[in-house]
Amino acid sequence: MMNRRALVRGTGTALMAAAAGIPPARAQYARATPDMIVHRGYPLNAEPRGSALRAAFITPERDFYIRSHGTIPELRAEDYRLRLGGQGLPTQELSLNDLRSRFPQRRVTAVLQCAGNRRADMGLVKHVSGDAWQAGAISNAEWGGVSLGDVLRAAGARERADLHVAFDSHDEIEEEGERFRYGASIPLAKAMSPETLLAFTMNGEPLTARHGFPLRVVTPGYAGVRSPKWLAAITVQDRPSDNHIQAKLYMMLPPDMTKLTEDLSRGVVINDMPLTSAILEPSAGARLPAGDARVRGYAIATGQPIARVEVSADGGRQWMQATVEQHADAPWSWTFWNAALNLPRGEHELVVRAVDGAGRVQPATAEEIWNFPGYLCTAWHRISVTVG
Ligand SMILES: Nc1nc2c(c(=O)[nH]1)N[C@H]1C(S)=C(S)[C@@H](COP(=O)(O)O)O[C@H]1N2
Ligand SMILES: [Mo]
Repeated sequence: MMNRRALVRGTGTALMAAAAGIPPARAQYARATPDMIVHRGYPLNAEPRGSALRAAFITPERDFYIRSHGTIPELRAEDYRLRLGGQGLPTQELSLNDLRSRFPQRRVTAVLQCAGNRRADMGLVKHVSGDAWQAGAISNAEWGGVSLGDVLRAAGARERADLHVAFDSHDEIEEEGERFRYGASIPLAKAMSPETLLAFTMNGEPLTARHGFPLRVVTPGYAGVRSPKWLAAITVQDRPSDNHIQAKLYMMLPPDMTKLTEDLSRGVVINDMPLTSAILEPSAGARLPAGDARVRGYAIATGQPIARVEVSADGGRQWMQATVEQHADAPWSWTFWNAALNLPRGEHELVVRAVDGAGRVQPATAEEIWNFPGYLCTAWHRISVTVG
């Protein structure tokens, strides 16, 4: 476990909360996220509304979804030290200044997406466990920092297919009766890949507390869980992290399994995120005037361009091609698309699906990909609207 005595300081909010008898660590979660859909106040889990998310290709911090499993540590940049070691590497501690001064600056525009994005749709098939995220557990930012591979290579790490890079974080989590600090891991090859960052900035500003200040990992293309915030330590090792988060959660489980029959040995660790898309505007249940309706959303295929986005106004019987706003210079980013649909009076089911460069398409229904933790809901996204 990390020693973080020197790192944690009371904030104004925390002191006020202490006076009111609220445990200080939790007080800050009451802080307003007024425009977001808050699934839980503690741990803080919130997503932006669709129209806010679709308003900008690079998501501003105030609209960026927040997925936390425990506390939001208040760390101080001055005292911060990153511990690095493991398999054949001498243990060392790096300050933020060490990282900034010894390694080239890198910027990567990348989406973070929770494996639970759109879990709400999977829950319509059959009960799933976890927060009912709509289509907004995803956001896109320009991350700035240093390449994790540069740091590992300088420490003496060499490419080996059988190694893993484990991360330990400062936040405290209580889950299923266990108390622990967050941890996760990625294969060494992905850690060495140039897009994987140790990031200090998000959209040109220092990370905010809720997004991992002062340093987080950004693993583009992988599920958000593999991008640890409030990074404390990096360890190169011959097996994945044994942290609860890595070993017990965020695994793809077969459809016949339930919480009661859970057998993790039949699970597959979720790393690469699959092809997906969603409608962000109009919102589900919207009442629209008759005539041309502007439909807008995102699509993303891990590390490759979207070939085509198709929309339907009749539940998926007839399709038309949406206009794709390509961003080929940003392979880890999402693609925005839009379409104009002429809708007569009445109820309509609007649907979107994306196709990637290999001709892969999303599954039609959530039923065919259902799993009890509600991960990777990539089914065609359907919303109902009323016209007139
Ligand atoms: N230390 C720490 N890192 C974390 C988490 C966390 O709870 N603690 N949540 C993970 C998950 S599941 C996701 S989806 C992303 C969300 O990042 P964000 O809150 O900056 O959007 O952070 C990941 N990194
Ligand atoms: Mo997540």
